[in-house]
Amino acid sequence: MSRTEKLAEQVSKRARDLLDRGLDRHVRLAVTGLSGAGKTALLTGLLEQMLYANDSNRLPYWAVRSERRLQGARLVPSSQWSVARFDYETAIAALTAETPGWPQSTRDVSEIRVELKYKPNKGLASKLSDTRRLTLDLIDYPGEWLLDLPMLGLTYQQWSEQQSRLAQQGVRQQIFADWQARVAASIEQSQDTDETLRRLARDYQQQLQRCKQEFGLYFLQPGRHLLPGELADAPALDFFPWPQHLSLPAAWRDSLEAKFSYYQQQVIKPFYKNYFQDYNRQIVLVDLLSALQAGEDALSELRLALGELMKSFEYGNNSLLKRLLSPQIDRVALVASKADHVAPEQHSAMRQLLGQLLQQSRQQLDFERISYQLFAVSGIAVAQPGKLADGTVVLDGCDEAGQRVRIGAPTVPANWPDREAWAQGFAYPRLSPQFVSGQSPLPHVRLDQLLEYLLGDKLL
Ligand SMILES: Nc1nc2c(ncn2[C@@H]2O[C@H](COP(=O)(O)OP(=O)(O)OP(=O)(O)O)[C@@H](O)[C@H]2O)c(=O)[nH]1
Ligand SMILES: [Mg+2]
Repeated sequence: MSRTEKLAEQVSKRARDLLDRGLDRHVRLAVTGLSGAGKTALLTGLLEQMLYANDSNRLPYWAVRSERRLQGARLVPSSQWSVARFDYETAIAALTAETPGWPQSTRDVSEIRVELKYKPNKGLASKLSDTRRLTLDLIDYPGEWLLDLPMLGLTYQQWSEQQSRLAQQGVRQQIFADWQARVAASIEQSQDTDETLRRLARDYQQQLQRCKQEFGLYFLQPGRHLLPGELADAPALDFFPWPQHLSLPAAWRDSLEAKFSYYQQQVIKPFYKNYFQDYNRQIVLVDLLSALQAGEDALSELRLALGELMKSFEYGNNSLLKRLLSPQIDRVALVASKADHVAPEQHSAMRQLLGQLLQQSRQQLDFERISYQLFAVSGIAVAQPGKLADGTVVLDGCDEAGQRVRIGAPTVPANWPDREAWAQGFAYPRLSPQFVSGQSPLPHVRLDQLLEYLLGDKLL
């Protein structure tokens, strides 16, 4: 096939996608979640449940399955030829290996397409046609890059002000004080602007990595400082937010502003344009448990980060991203992940706390009349809840060494914890997968309800 023919074929495939969307036969599902939220595990779990739906008796709330109308699901090639396919098989291989483990943290963007074949249940369609198809696109990407999104709406000066304010709060103060002192000293001693800014940017990058690794903080920008991808060592990353108590030398300003603007135009915009376009359904995935365990600073930052992020997704007019992407998202699932790490009785508390954390975003969704629902799910459930004779609720699972363990099931606060609760702290288990090859579908928590909410109306 010639290049032109290939191009024509791809264009016609894209056109068919759009037509299918119009006919309600195509869903592009965005999973919005920060690094470690559980996106890859959730996508793997969703694929597992769809592909093996008819071998499973654990999907009672997915109507198309429970009404026995699902004829099958299969993976098909995506129409986005420039994007790697999501490596579902490797994720499953990792989970079911002889020494099982979680899939690796994601390093790049990938996409996968599933086709569901089902029998319509009502109207003329059920009489006229035997089967219908629904195409579902799922995208995976490194969570670090998502948080660049709010930077698109700011100038370098505004971004610097915001980050400087943040650097004075809580644990950040101690992390960034020394770095700021080094910036101040460099102004005095600076010889070569490019070289100095490069050194200070690398230094800033290390402080951001400490924020993540040592303190579990979330609002970390720019994302490529944490995971550079193809930009490792590129001059595009030689910038950082200017500390507002220091005066900025004119020559430095030009360079920092130019790099910031380059980053916005050449890194953030294409990333979102290429991979975050045309969604019609969204999951906002949040790992509440890790944030609770990391402490109040972490949970506050998670709230701030998600609030800023969702603002960029504004569903109404005037939003920058609306203009950039024109999203048509009409249904949003707000999801607390890793729900298998607590007992089922705690799931309503998880949902309530998630609702509080996302209050600002919920108001925004209400305002735009976008339908949303709160969930507590587990993409891949590795802990099984149980009750002892004395009523104690326990979790059974495997520790990181692969040893079977039984632990008391921890609780989740339904509201923002008070000072006393923070002083006591929260601790959640970190159990590991222990599955055998061929065990599909792997266990989950409430993915059937999530599938029903996100796809149910398209499978009637
Ligand atoms: N118990 C339990 N742990 C989970 C679940 N999902 C994810 N985890 C844990 O959370 C870690 C991160 O999950 P990922 O799916 O890699 O998170 P991600 O959002 O893809 O993260 P990035 O790729 O870094 O953006 C995993 O390695 C597991 O330790 C779940 O359903 N149950
Ligand atoms: Mg991932």
